[in-house]
Amino acid sequence: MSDIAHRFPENPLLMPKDLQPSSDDLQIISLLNPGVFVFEQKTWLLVRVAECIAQKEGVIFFPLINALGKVEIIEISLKDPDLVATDARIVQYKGLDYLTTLSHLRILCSDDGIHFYTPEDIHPLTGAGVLEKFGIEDARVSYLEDTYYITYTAVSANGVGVGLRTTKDWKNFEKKGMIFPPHNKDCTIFEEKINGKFYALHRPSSPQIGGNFIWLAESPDGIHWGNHQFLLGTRKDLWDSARVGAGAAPIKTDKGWLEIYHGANAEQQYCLGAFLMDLENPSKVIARTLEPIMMPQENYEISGFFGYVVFTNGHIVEGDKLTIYYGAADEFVCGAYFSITEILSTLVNEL
Ligand code: MAN
Repeated sequence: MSDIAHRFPENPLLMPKDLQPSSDDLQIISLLNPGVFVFEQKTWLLVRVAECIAQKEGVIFFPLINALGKVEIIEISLKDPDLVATDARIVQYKGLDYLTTLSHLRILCSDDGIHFYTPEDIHPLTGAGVLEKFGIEDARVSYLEDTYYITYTAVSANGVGVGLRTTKDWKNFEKKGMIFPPHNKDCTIFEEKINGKFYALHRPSSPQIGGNFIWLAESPDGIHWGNHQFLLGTRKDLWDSARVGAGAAPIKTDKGWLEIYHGANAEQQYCLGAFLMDLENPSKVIARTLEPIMMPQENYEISGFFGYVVFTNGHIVEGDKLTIYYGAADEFVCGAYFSITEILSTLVNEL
């Protein structure tokens, strides 16, 4: 049994009914994949809230943000021959892709890391502009030199890329635009410069030649990225055979930069693993886990909006204790502890 996660007994910590939809006509379909940060001695989550309007028999609705910045609902008959609806998350209509839900990021806060509430003077982050018309998702928060860097998935009919916003106080945000163009997601910025440069992990997709692999990039300012290098690929016949993507910011340890990542197989079952990068030269991967360190096993991980998924993009490090917050079955927000020493002990040199 390779699952070494200690799940919170309080799981799920958050489910769709726990939050208010962003308007009366919308309903929350799922809460998932939170970015995590510490601010004013509290634990905060940047939760992805996926919404749609109540579904009616015989039709499918999909929401998007229109040119006026307002949520607009498209309605298509299920009998329409131009509709392909086989995945709970995406539909195709007249050859174009749409998401079945529209996501924004809700900022929640907690004193104990278990019970979360919405502070009064803090507002959600929503998609803005043509490149975020289908919403924003799966934020990673990195804290570097007094600034929080929020990297997130920006979705529109033009593709799926990585957006960046920065803040110092969670009230005023600077939009830095798209830092990695489509198709790219799962981007996290290292929380320390290395040899004077910013570093980030990101996940471009090259389906015909290559695959869904983790890459490394560097930057003089955290906004303009270059010197892209391939870092970590998928592994045939293993749990991470179809896609891999970085979780939250790499954790600095004596042995190297430790990264928790997600991997999925051809059946779209998502598990977590880890790999280690050289401290001075993160383009060198030193070791990797062979088996997952966490795999879906609880009911709330196996059945939900999209079952058999554990997916993390946010954590807190306190000495040896790593608390991850994760999306379960693409519907619930959960928590689990790991020992960093124990994760390191499961790494092997075979990549
Ligand atoms: C995948 C899933 C969805 C997500 C889209 C766009 O299909 O991760 O949940 O909405 O990509 O990022």
